[in-house]
Amino acid sequence: MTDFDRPHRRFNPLRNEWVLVSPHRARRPWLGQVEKTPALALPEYDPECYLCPGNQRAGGVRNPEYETTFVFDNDFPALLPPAEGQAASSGLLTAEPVSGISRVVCFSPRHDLTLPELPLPAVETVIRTWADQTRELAERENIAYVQVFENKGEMMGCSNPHPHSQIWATSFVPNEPQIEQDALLEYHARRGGCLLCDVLDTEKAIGERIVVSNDDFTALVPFWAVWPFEILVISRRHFGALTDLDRAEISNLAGILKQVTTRYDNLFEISFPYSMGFHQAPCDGRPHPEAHFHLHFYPPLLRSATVRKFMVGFEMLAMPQRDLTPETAAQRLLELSPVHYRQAYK
Ligand code: H2U
Ligand code: ZN
Repeated sequence: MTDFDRPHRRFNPLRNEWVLVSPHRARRPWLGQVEKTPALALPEYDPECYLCPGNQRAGGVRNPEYETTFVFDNDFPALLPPAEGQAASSGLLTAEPVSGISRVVCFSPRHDLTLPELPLPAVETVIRTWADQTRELAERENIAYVQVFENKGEMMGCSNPHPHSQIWATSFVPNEPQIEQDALLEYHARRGGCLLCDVLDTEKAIGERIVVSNDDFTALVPFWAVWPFEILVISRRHFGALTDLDRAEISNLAGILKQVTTRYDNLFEISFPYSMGFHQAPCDGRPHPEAHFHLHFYPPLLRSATVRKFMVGFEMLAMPQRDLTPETAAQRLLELSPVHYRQAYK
């Protein structure tokens, strides 16, 4: 038996890689960088915000007076529509042309309401918007993958506090979803069945890493988590994409999103920074029965609103490492109030 109080490594079957766990180090003193505590209250409307209704964006276009979600083509897109031409590749130095489309999805007209603070029906609308966008973009001939993600907080490089997410649809399957697709395919070929269905069954039987759960989704700190309070949300039903969600699943996914982000905010009583995103089936024209819809939350904070985890040194050069065990992280998130701290103070 592995002694989880001593250094050990854990295997991540979704990436086919290991993570080093050093539980005894969680008690070491911290004399490094201290992050600024982000400002607390935001206005409902900010005349300087390029995402608020009626305001002008950096590119010069004016936003409509939108009332629910608002989607627009990114004014500074990382990807461009397909063009003629070939990339210069020779020998070891390989390049190939890519194309795609980048969009921004504002969650609501409110500058101050993040996912945990939006009413449930508004979160459901956000999910429907992501699904509609996935449907529309996946139908395009040059699109092989639709990545929906949210960068939240200055710490994650998010440029604007107005709650929003991004969608990058690409002519190729990007590295992260490709790594997971390969692992799902390999698992299916070797053992039969679905890796994520089996992970969910295993975690439900053990229970100690589960943070919140409802009829359709389970949020847990994976056994192999790298980020201190990383969360993986797995759907109970085996399906591939946002476009496959039925009405009850949309509602239950909204509930899980609100619960996870509420607990995150409650952890240090701040608006908790993270990058999150859905992994769904590629839309490359081939069937993907192996794909299992899920969602990753990768938050950088470690011990307080001001102490973050850095992926440097051994992690950059060798492998990911964590001090706090996933079980302790799950326990801490589980023990928090399901009511958002700002609501609780009202
Ligand atoms: P972040 O959430 O990661 O900061 O991204 C916001 C996106 O919004 C970013 O990709 C785009 C940026 O290019 N943007 C516009 O499309 N129009 C603007 O007026 C400013 C920012
Ligand atoms: Zn705004």
